[in-house]
Amino acid sequence: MHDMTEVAAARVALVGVPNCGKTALFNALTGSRQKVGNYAGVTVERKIGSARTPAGRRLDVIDLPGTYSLRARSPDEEVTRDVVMGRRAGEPAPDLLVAVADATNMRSALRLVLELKETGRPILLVLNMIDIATYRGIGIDAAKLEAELGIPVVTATAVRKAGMEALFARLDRLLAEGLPEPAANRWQEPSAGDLRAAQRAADRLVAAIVRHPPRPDTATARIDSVLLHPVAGLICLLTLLFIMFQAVFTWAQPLMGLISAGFDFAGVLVKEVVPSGLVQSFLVDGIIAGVGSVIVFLPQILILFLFILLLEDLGYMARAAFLMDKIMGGAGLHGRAFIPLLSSFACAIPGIMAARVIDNRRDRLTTMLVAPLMTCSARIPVYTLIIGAFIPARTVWGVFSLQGLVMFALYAAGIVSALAVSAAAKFLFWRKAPTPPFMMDLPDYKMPRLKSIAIGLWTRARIFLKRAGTTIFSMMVVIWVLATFPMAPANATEPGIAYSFAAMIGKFIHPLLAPIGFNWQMSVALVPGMAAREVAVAALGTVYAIQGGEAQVGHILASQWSLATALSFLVWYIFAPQCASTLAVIKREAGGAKWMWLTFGYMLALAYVASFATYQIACLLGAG
Ligand SMILES: Nc1nc2c(ncn2[C@@H]2O[C@H](COP(=O)(O)OP(=O)(O)OP(=O)(O)O)[C@@H](O)[C@H]2O)c(=O)[nH]1
Ligand SMILES: [Mg+2]
Repeated sequence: MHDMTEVAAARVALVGVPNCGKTALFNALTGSRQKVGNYAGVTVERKIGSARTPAGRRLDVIDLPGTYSLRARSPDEEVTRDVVMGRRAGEPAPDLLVAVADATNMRSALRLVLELKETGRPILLVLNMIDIATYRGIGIDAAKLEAELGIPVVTATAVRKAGMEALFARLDRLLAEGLPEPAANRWQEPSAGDLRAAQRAADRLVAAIVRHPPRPDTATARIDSVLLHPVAGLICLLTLLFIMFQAVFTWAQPLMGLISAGFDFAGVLVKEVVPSGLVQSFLVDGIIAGVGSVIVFLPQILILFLFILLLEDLGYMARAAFLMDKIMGGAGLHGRAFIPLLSSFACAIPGIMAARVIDNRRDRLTTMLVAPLMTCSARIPVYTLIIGAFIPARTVWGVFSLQGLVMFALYAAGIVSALAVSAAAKFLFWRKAPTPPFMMDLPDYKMPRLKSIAIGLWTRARIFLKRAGTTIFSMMVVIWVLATFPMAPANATEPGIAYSFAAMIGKFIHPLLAPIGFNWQMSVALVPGMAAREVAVAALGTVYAIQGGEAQVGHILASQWSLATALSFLVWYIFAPQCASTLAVIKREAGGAKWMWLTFGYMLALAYVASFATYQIACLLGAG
C-alpha cells in the first residue's frame, strides 16, 4: 500500500513570545498534555508531538520555549533559536514556522513575526486567545494583516480547541502547494538598531490592523492595585502561603485516615489468608507497611498542587515574584529566580530546569544551588509522619492547628536557608557583580480552567503513584530482604532483625550519626532514602514493622524516639541532599560535576551541623 504515511512528516515549529498559548496550541493539535500556565517561562525545553491533518498529512509539531527575539539571551531562548535555525545536531530545520500571537498583545507578537520573516522560512500566523480579544472588544483585521505580512493568518482559541479546522486546512493547503526549500541561512543576528526598526514596523502594523475598544478592560489593573501594593500585597501573599500550608495539613486528614485504614485492612486480610512466614512478612511488612506508608500522603500532595495550579492559572505567580523581588534581591537572588524556587515546592527538578529563563549564568547557578533547599513534595511524607507522631494535635489561638504551624515553620526554614545560602554564595563567589534589574511580564489574570486543573492534578497523582509503584516498591523489596536475612539463629535472644544485614549496615553507619541523635534504624532508612526521600518513611515502616510486628509507624516512632531525635530528623530533612536525581539534574543544567558536588557538600554539611545543634540543644532542654 502506498499512502500518505510513507511521506516523511512535515516539521512544524510553534514560535511566539512567552505566554501566548503555544503549548495550549500544541496540546490542541497533538492531543498531548504538556504543562500550560499563565506566566512566562512555563516551557523551557522543546517537545515534539505528532498530528495528522484532515487530508491525512503527518505533522511533527514542535513546542518551543517563548522568546521575544531570535537574539537569544537565556538558555531557554537558545533552544528556540537553535531549533528554528536548524542548528541542533541531527535535526533538520523546521519546514514551516507557526508563529503564535496573543491577540490581546499584538505589538510584541508582530515584532517577532517580522524578525522570523527575515529567516526566509515559510510562516503561518495564528492569532490565539481570540476569545479574550473578542470579549474585550479588540478587533483585528486578519485579512488586512495577511495582505500586509504576505503570510497566511488564522484565528484560534487554543484552550478550547477552537479554530483547529481552519488551521489544519491552511496547513494542508500550504503543504499541498509544496513548501519552498528554505533559503540558505540568510538570517543574521539582528543588531539593536534592527530590533528598533522592527519595533517601529510592528507599531505601524498594529496601528493599521488593530481596533482598540473605547473602554479598555481594567480588571487586571484594579486587582493589581491591591495585590501589588507594597504592604497589602505582601500581607495577601503571606496569608495565602499560610493558608496553603494549613490546608495541606488539615484538609487532608480525613482522606489520609481513609487510605491508611484501607491499608490496615489489607494487612489484616493478608494475615488472615496467607499463613505466617516469609511470604506473609513480605506482603505485610514489606509491601503494605512500606509502600502503603507512602501512598497515604497522596491527599496532602494533591492539596499542595491544587493551590500551586490555581495560582499558576490565575496569573498570580509573576505577581508573587514581583512582590518578593526586593527581599530576594537583598539575598542576592535574581527576581526571575522566584518561579523556579516556587516550582521547587513541587519538586526541585522542574525548579532547577525552570532556572533556564534566567539569562546570566551567575544568577542561574545561584538559583540551582539553593533550589533543593525549598521543601519539595517528597519531604511532605517525612514531615507529616514525624509531626503526626510527636506534635500534639492541638489548636493554637483558637484557629490554627499546631501541627500545621510546625509544618509552616519547616517550609519557612527551607525558604530562609535558601535566602541565606544564596547571600553567602554571592558574597563568596561573585561579590562585585550587581544584581540586574528585574524585568518580567505580568500576564493578565485569567479564570483558572477546571479541566486544566483536573488534568494537572491527575498528572501529579499518576507521577506519585508511579513512583510508589516503581522506585519506592523496589527499594522496599531490597529493604525487606536486608531486614529479614540472615534470619535469627534458633537460640536468638533479640528480635530477628537484629541479626540482619540491615542491622549490620545500620550499626556500621550509626557511630557517625549518633551525635545527631539517630538510632541505627534511622541510619538504615537514610541510605535508600537517596533514591527518593519518601523511601525513608517506607523504610522506617518496614524496619519497625518487622521488628515490632505492627503496621502503624507513627505509633512505634512515638514510643521509640525521643523528641530530640525526632526534631533532629526533621531538621536533617530540611537540609540533607537526599535525592540523587536532583543532583544529576544540577550536573546537567550547570554543565559540570563541580556544581553538583558543591551542592551535595554544602547541603550535607548544613544538615549535619543543624541536626547536631538541634539534638544537643533539645537534650540540654530535657527532650533527650
Ligand atoms: N482564554 C484563553 N486562554 C488561553 C488560550 N491559549 C492559552 N491560554 C492560556 O494562556 C496561558 C498561557 O498558555 P501556554 O500555552 O502555557 O503559553 P506558552 O506560550 O506555551 O507559554 P511559555 O511556555 O511560558 O512560553 C495559560 O493560562 C492558558 O490556559 C486561549 O486561546 N484562550
Ligand atoms: Mg509553553
